[in-house]
Amino acid sequence: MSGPVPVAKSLEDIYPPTAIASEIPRWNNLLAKFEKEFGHPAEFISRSPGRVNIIGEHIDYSLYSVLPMAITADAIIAVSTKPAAADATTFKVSVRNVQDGKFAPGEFDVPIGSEVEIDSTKFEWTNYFKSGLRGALGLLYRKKGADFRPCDMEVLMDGNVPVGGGLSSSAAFVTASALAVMAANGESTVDKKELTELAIVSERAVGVNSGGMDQSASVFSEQGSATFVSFTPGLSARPVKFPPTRPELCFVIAQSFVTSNKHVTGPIHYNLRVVEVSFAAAYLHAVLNPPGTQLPEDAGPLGISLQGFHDTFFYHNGGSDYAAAKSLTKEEELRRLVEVTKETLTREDGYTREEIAAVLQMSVPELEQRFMARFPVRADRFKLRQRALHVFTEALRVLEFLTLLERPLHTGATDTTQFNQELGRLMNETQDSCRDLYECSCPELDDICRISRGAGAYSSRLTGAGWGGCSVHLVPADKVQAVKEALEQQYYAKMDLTDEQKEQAVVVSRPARGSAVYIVE
Ligand code: NG1
Ligand code: MG
Repeated sequence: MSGPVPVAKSLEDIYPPTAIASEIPRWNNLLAKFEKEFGHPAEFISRSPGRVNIIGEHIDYSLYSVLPMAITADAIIAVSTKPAAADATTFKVSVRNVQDGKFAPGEFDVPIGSEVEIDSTKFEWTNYFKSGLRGALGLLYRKKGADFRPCDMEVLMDGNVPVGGGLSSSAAFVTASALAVMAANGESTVDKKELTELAIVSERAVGVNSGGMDQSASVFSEQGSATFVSFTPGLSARPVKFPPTRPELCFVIAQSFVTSNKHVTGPIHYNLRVVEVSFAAAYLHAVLNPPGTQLPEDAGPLGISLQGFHDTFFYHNGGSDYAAAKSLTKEEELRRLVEVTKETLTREDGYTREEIAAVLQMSVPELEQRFMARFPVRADRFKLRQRALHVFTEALRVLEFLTLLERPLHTGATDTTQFNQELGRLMNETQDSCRDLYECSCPELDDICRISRGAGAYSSRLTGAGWGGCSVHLVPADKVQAVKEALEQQYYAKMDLTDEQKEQAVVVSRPARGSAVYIVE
């Protein structure tokens, strides 16, 4: 899956055949509107999709592997460029949105040679473009040297991933923006890994300490396959196919229409969880690893991770028997870590700052400076036990899920219901763990899961960050209609939805392609 982001020659290189008819007018509209707005045609379009996560929730920022897939909905960005004037000290970017009633235009002058500033306290849609711009410029300056002069850009964007809906409209927009900036500045071939890495880091500038799952799914994905993403050692992604089963499996995506805005709730939800798992890593390390050893710095948002603790633990003592521990499989290691967490982090009611600081041998202000200064969080007690248990059990479920998918299946005339049910069981356990241990579900998502399972889904769970947003369901093809109707009658009927929302509420989704650049002829 590595290599350059593909340059598409036609929409057939980007979308599945079933989507082409509706994408042609959308792309034509983008190009026509660009010409109308800026008075000349666009030179190219960059494109990056949203994603749905199949399994591996809230473990990417602990650097455990995850299994998302890209969806067809995406961000498309039309671009024209102009070289920076010889004596200019700044370059200009003009960003507009096809839905100009909803998203006001932005113009900014960026000083050449310096970092793009983003005010993460303001929730502006153009921040996502700026974040892609900031990451791409960083890479361009590193590659081309300090004399590099970025070009002026005119940009028109159209996104159809629902915003705040858990399908990662943000990562689609950030990666498409970063790709647009690279292509605008003469990098016609952009390495997928480089693009993803810069998008992961730069999206954090918008105010959320996120992991790297969404950007990876958005950039690397291939049509027809889910994407297995690993973060250590280094970022990598590979396609994973679902074997053909009878009955056929469908991925159904259902919106809760509960909007979760991470920029508002970050201090008590997402960013707080990142702090809690980082605390858990530091705490387990301090108690269980030899005194004087250091947790290695890694790509976790706060510089350490539960995966880092995991590796150090088995390297140093493997639970007091290194020789035996060395031959453990990854699954066995994770099971051992579940035991060790239960023995070590015994407090169900959480830990105070004072308690954590004492174990880490630092003062409370030092603790706050180290873990809570970048993004504020609000909590008196930190539930290290529950959060670590979620992460280790979820990391284990991802490996078990992958093993199931890659085990040879005797299909043909065979009924593979049992296989489908096993996949479903793991995803349902994810939902239970998200609800009970990670506390990132909400009553509406719990309702949706109950209704859908009752109507014949093998599994139903929240997908993405949770606290609202979207859910994903594994449904046998012959039950899709029943699931849809049950959700309509028992969930959506109680809500006041527009016709457009009703239409988008439940959709069947297939694994779609990742990022691409399309040159306008
Ligand atoms: P959403 O909020 O669904 O885009 C977030 C994070 C992911 C991952 C999931 C939970 C961002 C950009 N993405 O996804 O990295 O941690 O939650 O598994 O914040
Ligand atoms: Mg997002």
